[in-house]
Formats: sequence, structure tokens, C-alpha cells
Amino acid sequence: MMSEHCQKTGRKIIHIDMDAFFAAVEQRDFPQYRNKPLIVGGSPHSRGVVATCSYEARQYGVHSAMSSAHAYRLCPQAVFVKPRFEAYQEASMRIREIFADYTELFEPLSLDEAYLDVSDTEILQGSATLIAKAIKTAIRQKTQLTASAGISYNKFLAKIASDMGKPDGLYLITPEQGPSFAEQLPVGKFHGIGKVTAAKMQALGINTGKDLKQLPLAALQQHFGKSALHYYDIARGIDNRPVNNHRIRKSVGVETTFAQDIKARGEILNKLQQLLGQALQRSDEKQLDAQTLTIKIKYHNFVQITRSRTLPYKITAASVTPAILEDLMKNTDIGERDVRLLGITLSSLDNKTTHAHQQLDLFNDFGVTAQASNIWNADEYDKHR
Ligand code: TTP
Ligand code: MG
Repeated sequence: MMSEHCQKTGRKIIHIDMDAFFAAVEQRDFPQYRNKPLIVGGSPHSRGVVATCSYEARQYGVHSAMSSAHAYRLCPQAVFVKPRFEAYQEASMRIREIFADYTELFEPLSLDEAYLDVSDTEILQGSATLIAKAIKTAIRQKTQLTASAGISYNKFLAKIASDMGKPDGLYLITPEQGPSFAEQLPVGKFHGIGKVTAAKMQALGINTGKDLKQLPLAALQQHFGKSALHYYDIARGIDNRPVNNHRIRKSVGVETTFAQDIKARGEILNKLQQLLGQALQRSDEKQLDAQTLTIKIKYHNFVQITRSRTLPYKITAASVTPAILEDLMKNTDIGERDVRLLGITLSSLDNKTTHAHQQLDLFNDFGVTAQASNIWNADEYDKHR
């Protein structure tokens, strides 16, 4: 008992997150984009969205998941480029090789971030801070990119910490600081509390970790069901989730059978959006970071089809644009045949998929074609330059 307790409280967890990842790779590979507002994503004259942007562009209020058209209004002088996923995957492979030099126990969350458990690492006197520094240096040397590191005794605080010093940051939250750190944190920043749950908490007058801490477990259970214990713990800076290098695929699904078959495309799109909202709420409760979206359609004659798409980042209400749903509805009989059931499933990536090749279906969204330059060309958007 004793040793298990010590092991849990005495862990050393590092969270590494690359800075402005896609944009930093573009600025590395194309020196002409350096020190400039650079936006990676869809064309500003399409319905596309911003994947990410350089820190120079962030000063204008541009951020991930905003429409490219909006970004263009905020910062018309920015350079807009299409994503080059192969380059990002290549960099991602390099950083994972570096992680493996320090510990076997690392868990990639996406191309640009991972948790590392260095509790049993003996190099550098087993100092998590020195290890994090060494990893940052190795990343810079091997990829010419910068990363931010967060160090703490659990995953949730390590992740919060990596955000604190960005860019090129190194931030430590000690076991002594953890509980008070959690107290002052807005609930929306907690792991596993998404927008929907945060709004529900705010409606109950719970805005920070401190507010959350006031509620007894029973009250939390009444409002939040199975997630209550997790919320109870994180409000106290406690998170015993292990760093998992064999992540299993998890999923949540919702579906609905209509009292009467439906057919109109617009109505079906609306229903899918409603189902997506419900699925996101459930994945939020289960703390599932989903990257794959699947729609299920059962026609009036019980013939059933599914269509899937994997995004290179976490699925949220903002990241699933109507364009993505419409794209999933392509090559189906939606609009032509009566539909009796619709369903949405969100699933996580297992590490095998994360490690090897994510399906980079987003190529379609961004209209990426195989060409030497990835800048959106003049007739695509930029008639002013
Ligand atoms: P993030 O780590 O969230 O962002 P970032 O690395 O660009 O910037 P930061 O310095 O704040 O960490 O996401 C990593 C990459 O994932 C990002 O470079 C592009 C991609 N991405 C999207 O394509 N769409 C999104 O909505 C988000 C959030 C990220
Ligand atoms: Mg990042």
C-alpha cells in the first residue's frame, strides 16, 4: 500500500508541446516566412479554417479553428499557406525518437505533443527538469524547432505547465504548488472539462478549482455522474492517470431512429449536427480526445453505410466545420433516399495509428495539391500583393 501511494504521488511527468507547430515547420523550411505573420490552413477566400499561425500572426488575434476569412480581415498582410502534412509527420517522428532516448513510457497525444513518465529514468540524476531541458535542446538541434515543456507530478498539471512558458518555455509545478495551482485555475482549463461541462459548472457558480473544491463528492455526483470523482480529484491537484504507451481505442456513439423517415439534405445535416453535439458532450464526460468522426446512415430499406474521417487534431465543436460533415455526406444517397436512422461515433486514435500514418484526410479541406510551393496563389486569394 505504502509503496503504491509513494509511486503515485512521487511521479515525474513531462508534457512536451511544440510551439506553433505547423507554422514553425513552414518558417523553418521557407526562410522568407520567418518573422512574419504566417497562417497555415485554408485559403482566406474559401470556407476553410486556420490550422495554426505563427506567433507574429497571433498578435493580431488570429488563432486555430478561426475561419480563414476572419483571419484575413484581422491580418490582411499575413502570408497564407496550405498545410504540408508530410513535413509535420516527419518532424513528429523525429521528436518521438528523442523521447524514446529518455523513456520508454511516452504517450503521444497528437503530432506535436506527448506525455513522458520519467519517474524511473536515471540519466541526469533523474532530474525531470534537466531531462526536459535536454529534450528541448535535442529537439532544437535535430529539428530546428522549439518546444515547450511542462513538468509536474501528474499529467493534468504537466499539461497546464507546458502552456505557461510558451513559446520555448520550461515550467515546473511542484507537489507543494499543485493544489494551490489547481485552486486558481478556471474550470475550463481542467483536463476533461470541455466547453459544455464548463458552462454547466459556471451556471452552478463554479468558476475556479477553488469553487469546485467546495462541493462534496456527493453533490458532484448528483450533477456530473461518473465524472464526479475525476473532478473532485483534479480540483485538489490529483490525477492518477498513468502515462500510457499502449493507448487503446475508445469511442462514444449516439444514434437516433426517426419516427418518420427523413430525406431533405438540410434536415439531415441539422440532425447530424445535433448528434455531434450530443456525442461531443459524452466524449467530454469520458475525457476522450477523439480524432476520428464516423457517420452512420441507415436507409429506409435497412441498408446501412458508414463514412469516417480522421482529423490531425482533437475533434471539438469548432473543429468540425459544416464543410467536413458535408464532405462525409458525399457519395451517399443522402437527399435522394429516405433515411430511417442517423448516428455519429467519435473515436480516439490508438498509438499505433498515431505513430504510423494518420489518415490525413484534411488535404481535401485545405485543397492541398502536390506542388512545389504551398503558398495560396494569387488567383486563389491574393489579388492585392
Ligand atoms: P497546438 O499545439 O494546439 O498549437 P500550435 O502548436 O500551433 O501552437 P502552440 O505554440 O500554442 O502549441 O496544435 C498543434 C498543431 O495541430 C497545430 O500547429 C496545427 C494543428 N491544429 C489544427 O490543425 N487545428 C486546430 O484547431 C488546432 C488546435 C491545431
Ligand atoms: Mg503546440
